[in-house]
Amino acid sequence: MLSDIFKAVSILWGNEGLYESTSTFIQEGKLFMQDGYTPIMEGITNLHNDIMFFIFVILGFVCWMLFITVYIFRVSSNERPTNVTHGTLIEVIWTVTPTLILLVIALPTFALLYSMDEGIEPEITVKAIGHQWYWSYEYSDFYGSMDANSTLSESDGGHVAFDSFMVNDADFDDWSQLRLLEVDNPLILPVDTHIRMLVTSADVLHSWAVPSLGVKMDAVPGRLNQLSMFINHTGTFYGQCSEICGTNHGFMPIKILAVTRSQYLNWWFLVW
Ligand SMILES: [Cu+2]
Repeated sequence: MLSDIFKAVSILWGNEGLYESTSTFIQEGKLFMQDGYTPIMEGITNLHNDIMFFIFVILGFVCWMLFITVYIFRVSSNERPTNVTHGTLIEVIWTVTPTLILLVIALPTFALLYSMDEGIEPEITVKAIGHQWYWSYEYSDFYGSMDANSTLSESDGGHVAFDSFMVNDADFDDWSQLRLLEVDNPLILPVDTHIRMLVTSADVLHSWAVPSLGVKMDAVPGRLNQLSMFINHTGTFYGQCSEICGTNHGFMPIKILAVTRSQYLNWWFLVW
């Protein structure tokens, strides 16, 4: 029912791209990581590529050393083994060089780690609560209108909150919907906004993860974990629970509609 409202709103406001552009962000047959749509995910991808450079250089060097050593010191050309046991210069070189390489890797890693943890004055706060086996979301900043048509539950004190269940493929309306990723009520978030997500659980361990936004946070009962997002592109983004949480662990997807700020406010005032 809620999803019908979302759909009606998106059609009403001419937000083609809200529902139609789904396939744009699903890159079938794509290798490696999904494209990033937050600065953090772009940073993760870049760091991954940078470190892969060092990995391949080291791999090549070690393989070459092994081959050369085995070849030069083979028995047929070295009947009497050498009695050299150590050399100060080479030992300094093979200690200092890896240290420098590690430093070159560590500096950008720390920069990225600390920026992932940075909240940067969030403008909106959304709470994601894991359940066996669905997610529910709560917009803790706002109170809804609580009128006759309101879907707000009384238990959350008028905070806008809703459940997000997976839609079975037997119930799909059209071919753009994705098996095991479609939900009845997607999470709607504005782009170009500092968003704080609070992640927790109502029963067992879950994990709220959306790869193309570069976020993954454990949902722990009795604990409020925090992560921040700055989505820089409108579109539909998908994620899945990433902590084995029971029988239907694979059937509690996350779907995010990232919309412009004005679309977000329109949705907000129209629906709630
Ligand atoms: Cu789960």
